[in-house]
Amino acid sequence: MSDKDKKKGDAPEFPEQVTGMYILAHALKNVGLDCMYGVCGIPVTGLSYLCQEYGVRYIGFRFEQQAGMAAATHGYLTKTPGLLLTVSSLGFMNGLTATVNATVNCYPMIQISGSSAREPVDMDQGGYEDLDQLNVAKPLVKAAYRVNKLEDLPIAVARAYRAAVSGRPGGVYLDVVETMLSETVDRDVAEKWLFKPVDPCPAMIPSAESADRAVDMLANAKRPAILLGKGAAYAQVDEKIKTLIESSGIPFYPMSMAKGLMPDNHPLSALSCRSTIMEKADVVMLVGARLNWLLERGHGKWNPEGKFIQLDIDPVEMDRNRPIAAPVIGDLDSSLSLILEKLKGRKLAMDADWVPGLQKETKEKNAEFARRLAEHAKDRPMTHWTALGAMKPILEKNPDVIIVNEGANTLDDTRDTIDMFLPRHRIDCATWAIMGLGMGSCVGAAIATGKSVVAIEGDSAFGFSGMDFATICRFHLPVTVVVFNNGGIYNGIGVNLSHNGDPAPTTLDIDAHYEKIGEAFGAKGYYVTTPEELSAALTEAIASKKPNFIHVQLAADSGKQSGHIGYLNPEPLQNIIV
Ligand code: ADP
Ligand code: TPW
Ligand code: MG
Repeated sequence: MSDKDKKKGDAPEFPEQVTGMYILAHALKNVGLDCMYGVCGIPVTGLSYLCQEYGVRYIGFRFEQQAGMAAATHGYLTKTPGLLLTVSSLGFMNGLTATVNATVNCYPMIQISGSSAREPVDMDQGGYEDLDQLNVAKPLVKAAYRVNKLEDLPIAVARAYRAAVSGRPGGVYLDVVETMLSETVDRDVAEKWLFKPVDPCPAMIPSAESADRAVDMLANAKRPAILLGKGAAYAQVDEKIKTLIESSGIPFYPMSMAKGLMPDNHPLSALSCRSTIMEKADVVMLVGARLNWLLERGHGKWNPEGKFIQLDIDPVEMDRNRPIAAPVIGDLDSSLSLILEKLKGRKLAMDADWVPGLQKETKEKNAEFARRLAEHAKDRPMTHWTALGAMKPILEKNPDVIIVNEGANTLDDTRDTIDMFLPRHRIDCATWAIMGLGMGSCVGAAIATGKSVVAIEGDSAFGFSGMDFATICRFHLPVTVVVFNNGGIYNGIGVNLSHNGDPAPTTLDIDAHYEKIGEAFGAKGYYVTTPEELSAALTEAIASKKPNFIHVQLAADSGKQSGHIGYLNPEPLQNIIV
């Protein structure tokens, strides 16, 4: 049938003889992996076409790293591995950045990369785009496999799927050798190879003893707190978390991407009392959160007498930085079920004034924050706070909009200003604090959920992924990108120490018009300089359900070095940046 005769909904025709590409496309579809992000070229162009033809949606990007960020976000939001397709050599390497970042963040994804014929690679004979990709990927990702034989393709897909989602989720690399992709076999033979893996993400049941130990500690605590991490958001156990918190009355603190798992303004939210929780809590229950740099060193001044309960799927996570008095190893669904059951009817020893004290502090801190926002409403040119003050009521009126957020001040100030009310609605720089997730995450979030997305991007952060705004437009996604332009990394007033007039290292482009990037690809562009203009633009943009681009002009001196984590900077000999 020619393309012209083909009608929508016609079943694709199956050839008598099929190639490796065909088998791979079918194996993916067969296990329910029906969306792929990537950049095609030799040797995977045919695969991308076959995927489209046989019902695996293909989202073509400008840059593999961004396609990978989309796949990772897709995995995080759906608990199903996102797929990334890359070409050999540099395409593979560009995508690997995202696969490694997904592994660090415990997001499930599978990078499928075409690789060059083995012999010239193994003999170092200078083949086309030759690189020993499997061995490059192996130390950096959760699992890596190379598939060389047609009949192994369905097995390889099943293994990659299992490795990505089971236990602690992560990034998996699947190396598909170019020569195999074009080998052929009878269709009947190939179809018999296809199978569905049984229970690819099995429950991991914690021991009853571990749950008893945790429940005893929690029940006997005077000042307990529950610390929610993005693992808790990922696990999609929203109701159980709500029940645990509300039935026990224990206050909770959400890490950045766990904001919204419980509403930020919930009476038991201790979001504004981070230091008090750290310094005063005697038992902290970590739920899908790691005691890594975000809760340790300068960020963590824990009560020296305090004890930890940790609910996590990965046993190796325990005692990583501090002794864990009550480890509960299991998937959160199983662990929370068991803990809820054992908590029923238990009397808690919590001090009567613990929660009221936190509530009082919350009220005071929030009033102070509101006062500061109101004060900054008058800043001209606008500062981060002026812009966020204008955006806050609009975003909070649209709680089902997913927020993607990166930058330094832009990240920290947005997280502090915008309250979240629904689970898995905040995607940010996460564990590695990386820049360059923006446009990819917008695409992944919009495709995976069908929801509207607003990205709040520092001007530097946006630059890492900006070209893939084109992908947002090509797929007509309901995404609004908001760039906070303060003219640089942290701000636009880095002191110029060069001897030749070169710009300072942190200085970027204060006079740029980023909205024109949006217009170049057909989106509506807005250039705003006042909170009133910003409110009007954002309201219209969200309502349009189309791609939009808002350039927010800030003062060049808005923002400080490294945002809220300036203390991590090695001290230079002189204090260079204001
Ligand atoms: P945050 O940065 O929000 O503190 P982290 O990414 O550091 O969160 O921690 C997430 C943790 O959640 C990881 O240790 C991971 O093993 C764990 N995790 C992920 N999925 C599950 C699950 N289904 N059940 C239990 N633990 C999980
Ligand atoms: C992959 C280092 C941390 S924050 C940042 C950079 C470059 C940009 C901050 O400026 P921005 O926000 O986005 O304009 P604002 O509001 O503070 O002005 N490369 C990578 N990751 C990181 N984290 C960096 C560099 C960095
Ligand atoms: Mg900036």
